[in-house]
Amino acid sequence: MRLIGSAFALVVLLIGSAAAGEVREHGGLMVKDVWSRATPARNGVAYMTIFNHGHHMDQLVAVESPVSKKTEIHTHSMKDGVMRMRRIEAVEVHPGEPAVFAPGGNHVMFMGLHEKLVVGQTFPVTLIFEKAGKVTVEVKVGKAGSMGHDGHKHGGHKKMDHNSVHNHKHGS
Ligand SMILES: [Cu+2]
Repeated sequence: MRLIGSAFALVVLLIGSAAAGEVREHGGLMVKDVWSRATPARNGVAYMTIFNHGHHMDQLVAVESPVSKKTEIHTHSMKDGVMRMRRIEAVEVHPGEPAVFAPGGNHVMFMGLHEKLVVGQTFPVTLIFEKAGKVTVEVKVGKAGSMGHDGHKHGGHKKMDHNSVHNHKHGS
């Protein structure tokens, strides 16, 4: 990871100003609508939208959270007519082209949750960008099966994933 001096200064300035809400602006990157779903299971997911208001492509290269043993960037892809999720190394965030993490597509995966996720809870996730560095956001936990950060409910997680094929983007 390379950090130019001015970018580093910006990182330091912004670390002290974490918004309590869902929006973080950081080195030209803005992270919005960060949400998760309640689950009694061992694994959890989180979704969000990342905007790039800068002039250069950046990419999300890693994710970290204290809630689980492992935290990974995942996507869904169709293989032999079955929707599967798999780990991906990075997600590019281009200027003017928001990177959307949504049900059926890219997501942050929490593997081996230390405790179940409950509705109304918030927890931190640190997004690590190649250029902008670390951005920590608060994830809001919605109802089990919800399809958006506003908490609309449309059935269970697994069923939903299979119905959301249209969200799938072909990766590299
Ligand atoms: Cu996953």
